[in-house]
Amino acid sequence: MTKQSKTPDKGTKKIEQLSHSTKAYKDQPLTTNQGLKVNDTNNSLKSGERGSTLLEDFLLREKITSFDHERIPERIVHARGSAAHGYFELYKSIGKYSKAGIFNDTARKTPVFVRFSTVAGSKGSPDLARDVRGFAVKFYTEEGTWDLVGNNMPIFFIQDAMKFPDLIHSVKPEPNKEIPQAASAHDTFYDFVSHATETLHNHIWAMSDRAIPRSYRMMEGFGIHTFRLINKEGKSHFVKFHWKPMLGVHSVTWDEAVKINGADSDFHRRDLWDAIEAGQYPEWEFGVQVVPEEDEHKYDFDLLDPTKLIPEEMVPVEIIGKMTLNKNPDNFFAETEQVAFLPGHIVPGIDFTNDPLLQGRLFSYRDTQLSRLGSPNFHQIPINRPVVPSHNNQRDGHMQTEIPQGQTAYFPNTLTGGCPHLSKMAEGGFAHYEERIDAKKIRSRSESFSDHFSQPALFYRSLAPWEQQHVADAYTFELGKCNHKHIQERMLWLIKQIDEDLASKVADGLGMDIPKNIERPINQSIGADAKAEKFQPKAKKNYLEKDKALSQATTKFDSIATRQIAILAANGFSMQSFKPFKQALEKAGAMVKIVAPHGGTITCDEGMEHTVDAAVATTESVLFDALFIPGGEKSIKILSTNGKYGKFVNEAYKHCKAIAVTGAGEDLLKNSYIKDYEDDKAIFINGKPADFIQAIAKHRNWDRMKAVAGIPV
Ligand code: HDE
Repeated sequence: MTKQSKTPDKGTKKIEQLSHSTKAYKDQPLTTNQGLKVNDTNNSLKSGERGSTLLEDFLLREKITSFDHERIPERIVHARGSAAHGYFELYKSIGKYSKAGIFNDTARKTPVFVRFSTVAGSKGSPDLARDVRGFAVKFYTEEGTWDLVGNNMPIFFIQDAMKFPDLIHSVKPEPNKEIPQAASAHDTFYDFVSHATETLHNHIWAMSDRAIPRSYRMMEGFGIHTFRLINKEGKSHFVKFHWKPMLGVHSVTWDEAVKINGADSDFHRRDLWDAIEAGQYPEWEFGVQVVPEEDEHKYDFDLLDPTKLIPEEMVPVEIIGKMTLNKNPDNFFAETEQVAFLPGHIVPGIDFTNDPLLQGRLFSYRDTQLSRLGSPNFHQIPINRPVVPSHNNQRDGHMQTEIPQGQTAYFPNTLTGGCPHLSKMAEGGFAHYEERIDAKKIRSRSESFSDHFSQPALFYRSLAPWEQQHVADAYTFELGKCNHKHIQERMLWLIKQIDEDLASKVADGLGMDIPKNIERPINQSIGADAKAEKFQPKAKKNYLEKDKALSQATTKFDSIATRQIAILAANGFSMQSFKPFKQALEKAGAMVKIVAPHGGTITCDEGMEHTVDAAVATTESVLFDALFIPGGEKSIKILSTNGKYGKFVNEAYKHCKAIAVTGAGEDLLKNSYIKDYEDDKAIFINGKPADFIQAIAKHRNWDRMKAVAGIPV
């Protein structure tokens, strides 16, 4: 983790540049929008102290009108989000692939603004919904703004933009009753998924732990589509973009997710904000998977199909840079809400492919900003402004905030010397990659997109046993929430095509049999006149046994930085056992919080007062990564009388977290559901802080999963 440097860099320059339009209120009088100083903003103008309000009250009207229009339409998808400022640095040039300045100049610090989001829920929905996460990055580059608008999963649900409204309508609350909020576990979603089988790959990712991240800071990011990199000679390479979090990829369990949503529905938003405020800046490495044009047809899947990933075993990710987020927004609405990402924002050296999903997105995002932000001038909003000047002949429109100079607003012209003028490619002018096209106009899908089972199967095979169990549990939960048997049966049949063992686990959970066959054609994503057989997914291919990058079990486990550790203590806790643990944990970068029976302070057995971080009534075990209970007879006696502490311990155990106790602290374990803890690798009785820290870095002790299955919390 890097601490904020004192010297202003280009990253902070962008933020300073934004600040010319930000408002600082310190020492300023309250005024109307016209600058008139106000002397009462608490009472409306009335005909007498108890009389009616007068129409004349322009102060009331201005204040209320502004309030009445405070809301803009929330994003159709990705409405719930959180964002931060930062910068991108290039480790090494990839000029042989791309002429983009951001991929060549290692001396640059390119400012970025990054917004993370959930997809299905409304703006106020809880953070821990089972869902895909958006991972949208705006690079303010010296050649213009580049937006990489990706997700935390490397593939998407559908292959053609035409199906996006169907996908989203199926997962959103059902239109008759507007239920359920931010949840895919309902009939309409599975009705759709079970007939549009191209969804099965992204869907199995959504059933995995990836859909319930521990933190935005612990998620991967993916550009998903295959893009092009174009070098100075005009040569094109295919590319997939990757973000790899320095803290590793980690998730919570479903039981925790459900409880976190109640205990702190802003869990991810708060986590991102707090880490940045504490100077523990989230970081991701940036990588590329590059495929030469000649290899376009080398693989058993189509590079243009966004439901397929390129396994890292086949094409390794080359790490070329790093992104650091080092500043929270000043204002949520002005920045996080008004930021407008467009996949069409690219710079010379990067170009599109014919991925039919990407092609549709190139239309959709500009269109949606028009209704969300209300004007084609949305690029003038400070957060959307490029760091380089923009000049063109586009004019007027709602909320034009600039005052264009001169007589001409057309091109070509002589009256303003032919300006703004065109730029040659050698001067940085953008020109599209000249792709050869020789085809008939057709509304159809390529047959090369018809493999819907191989990659979901590869994903499932690549998971560790505990991850596979979570997937089976998730399918069982989701399908168990469906009311229509034919939808459940169809899903069971499809899951069987991915993995028989997985299907039988889910069938057991549902108390159903897997049907021998299904009635309607498997894939319904075809036209009315299309030959159905042509587009039906074939049996899965095992072109790779496993791709280890797909499993979270192969991620980084080397740091406890920013992990939240609860110390359960009351008056009389042992200072001797508390101090070495607290010091070691903090030295390793963890956030240590004392959870006491009440707020204020508690006194240790050496008579010193310690500030309480949270009264036990105001917090929950699920909000922490690990638990430490220092000894002290008196303290443990007090804790034992409060059932909430028992719940704390039992839940931490159930969720496979590291627990350390010293001295009398063991009594709390004895009174809990924890059994046979002597053999547990992540429970420490009078152990060393270093061993406890190592266990926390491992994130969870999944070996415990079987032992805790029967625990009723
Ligand atoms: Fe989006 N998507 N999307 N999407 N998407 C939007 O644009 C859309 C897709 C993604 O933090 C909307 O500004 C279509 C893939 C993110 O502001 C909208 C299709 C991927 C965000 C839209 C897709 C994404 C959005 C809603 C299929 C991953 C949030 C508000 C052709 C590569 C960005 C807005 C932010 C937002 C349309 C598919 C990611 C409606 C039509 C694939 C991260 O324009």
